[in-house]
Amino acid sequence: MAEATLPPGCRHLPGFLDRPDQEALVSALRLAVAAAPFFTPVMPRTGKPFSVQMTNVGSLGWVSDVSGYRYQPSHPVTGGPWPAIPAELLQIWRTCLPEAPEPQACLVNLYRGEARMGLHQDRDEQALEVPVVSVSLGDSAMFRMSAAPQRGGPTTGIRLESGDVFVFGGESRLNFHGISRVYAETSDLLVGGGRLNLTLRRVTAVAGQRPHASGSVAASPCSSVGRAPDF
Ligand code: MD3
Ligand code: FE
Repeated sequence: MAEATLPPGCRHLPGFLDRPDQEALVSALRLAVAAAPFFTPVMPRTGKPFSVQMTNVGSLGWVSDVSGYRYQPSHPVTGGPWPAIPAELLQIWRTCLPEAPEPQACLVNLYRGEARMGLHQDRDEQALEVPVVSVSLGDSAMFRMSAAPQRGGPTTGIRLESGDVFVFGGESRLNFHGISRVYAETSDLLVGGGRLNLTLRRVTAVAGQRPHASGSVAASPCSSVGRAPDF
């Protein structure tokens, strides 16, 4: 598993956050999750549950239920608004992308036990010209990404560790990617172990940019809120 060349448009910033920065971010996220608890999304059509638990911060949040994937302004179970993006997270976005418009959504993924995420594309955003910024906290994970926006091609594996930041833009923005495994007990950052991944996104079209084709929008009730997991 050579630390091969990353696809163009990717930047891996290992150790971007030091331990105190990581702890401050986790504290801010605990407050957010108290207001917007993790829920278990289900796959469109089949209703198969994800192994990852999710919540969001920001004016919009990404959800998945039997009717499809979409961004929406409210929590699918509580119906309340998503909490604001914590200042510590906004700061990371601004440092990485000083020219970009503000992020509107931050999807928070919690990996516990055998949770993983299959290869997929992120294309529910209209602003595909704006990169996605990912922050890893807690246990290390194997991240896999295709070299091109097609399924089935070769993938590169990159181990992501607590405090790493990854920026996905340009030609890699539509590449297939996923988390093939999480290495249990490789970090003591989170109470109860596991891994948190935060992905900051611009969702709606940016003035002056040509819009990209967007996915469908639908409304329907969603999955359940699990017992609030402490982290
Ligand atoms: C490449 N999350 O939330 S972060 C996701 O670690 C997601 O939880 C994984 O894939 C995780 O959608 C991987 C890395 C990532 C995030 C968004 C991307 C890579 C990306 C968007 C486009 C290309
Ligand atoms: Fe993704």
